[in-house]
Amino acid sequence: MTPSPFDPASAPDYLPPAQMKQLQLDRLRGVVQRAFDHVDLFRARLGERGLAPADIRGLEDIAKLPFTVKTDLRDTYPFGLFASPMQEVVRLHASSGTTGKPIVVAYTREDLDVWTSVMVRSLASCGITRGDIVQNAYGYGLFTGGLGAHYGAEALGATVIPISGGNTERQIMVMKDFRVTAICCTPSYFIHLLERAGELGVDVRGLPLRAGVFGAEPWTESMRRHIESAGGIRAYDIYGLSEITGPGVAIECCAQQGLHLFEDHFYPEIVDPETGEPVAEGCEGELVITTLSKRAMPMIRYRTRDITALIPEPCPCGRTLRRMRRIARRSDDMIILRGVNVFPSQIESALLSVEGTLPHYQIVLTRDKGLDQMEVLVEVTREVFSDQIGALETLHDKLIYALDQTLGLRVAIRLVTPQTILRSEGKAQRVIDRRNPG
Ligand code: DLL
Repeated sequence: MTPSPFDPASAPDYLPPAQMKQLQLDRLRGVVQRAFDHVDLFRARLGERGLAPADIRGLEDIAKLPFTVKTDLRDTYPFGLFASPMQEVVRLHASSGTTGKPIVVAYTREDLDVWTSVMVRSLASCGITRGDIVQNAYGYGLFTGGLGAHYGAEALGATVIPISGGNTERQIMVMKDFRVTAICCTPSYFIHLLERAGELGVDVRGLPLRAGVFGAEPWTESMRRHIESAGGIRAYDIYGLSEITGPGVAIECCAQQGLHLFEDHFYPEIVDPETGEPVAEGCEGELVITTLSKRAMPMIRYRTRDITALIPEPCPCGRTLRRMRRIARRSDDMIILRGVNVFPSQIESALLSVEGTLPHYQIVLTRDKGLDQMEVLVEVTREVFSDQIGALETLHDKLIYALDQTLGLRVAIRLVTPQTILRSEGKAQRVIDRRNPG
């Protein structure tokens, strides 16, 4: 058999840190030069600072470089940040945002190979091998989840089922009949799948499924515990974003203690989201990523808005790649309610700590006489609903108490029957904002 160029064992996951730093510096110099030569916006910004690519002499010099932000992609829509001519661009993806136009990202053949290689390393890191049958239920299309996981799993040598998102009953049939051992999808969609399977009389715990590669949206440790026990699987957190490449920027290993960043391709920094200044080692802040090998669309110091911290300690798995804590929130998903900062992830943890609730919830924001109001809709099990009214009231009080303990705030709760909250095939919509901006 010819050796695969994507052999997971050949990956520099175990490089001594000094060698990794040298590799990063060499690549950083290359990517800065490339962006300077081909991207007008970057060249102009370096010029404003009186900088030239030759000023990058050490890795610490990265802090001199200007940030790139999401609006830069919008302002240069669609192709303004491309560093390769269209003849060399072999794929485009796009990510829709809350405002009108999507952002567009580009890949050369080499970029796709790097993406595939980090996805191979990702899947290998959570114990998936060529012996696995992988149901890929991330959406195929402009979203990077589907094709990213697809090519990674295929290059690893696993058997890929490119089922894409949706059609839940067919997903369950395939999972059972094709003896699927690993699934890739958003954590919220997997919970929906588990639930539907239960309704159809299929106990997923009795199937060969043993691993899930879940990402594209924030989820909590409580959610992981729920998924692992209800599904009888190990649930791994995978992180990525279109601007950087797609899934495969970071992933957990079997130790499940933080996500290893593929830092030979994606250089991480953590900065204070307000000031942009680096935080002290191990402290929480906004993740900033520089793509070290991207050709079609290099991203220099991209502000992800995702909040995390780097974990300085070595990982028990032996990989030397640095780890980051799971991304529980974004710097822009904070809700300020009566002066208190509230994050959806805090609400999720509090809700899941109370027995009788289902992991389906939605936060509805409204504005009444100038004051922001929040109501949390929580689905509760049929048993609780069919019980006497007393059970509902007790649960309601327990939830109010749990949220009060977590947030330091009394929040309105509405208990709803199963299936009331709309399910998503992809990213769940946790917050419905009905506040009138005017
Ligand atoms: O969601 C890429 C992806 C696909 C990642 C499949 C993992 C699995 P975008 O649509 O551009 O790309 O959205 C990127 O989603 O900035 C985070 O805010 C969020 N996100 C992605 N993965 C995680 C995760 C894909 N594991 C945005 N935990 C990112 C928390 C995540 N948030």
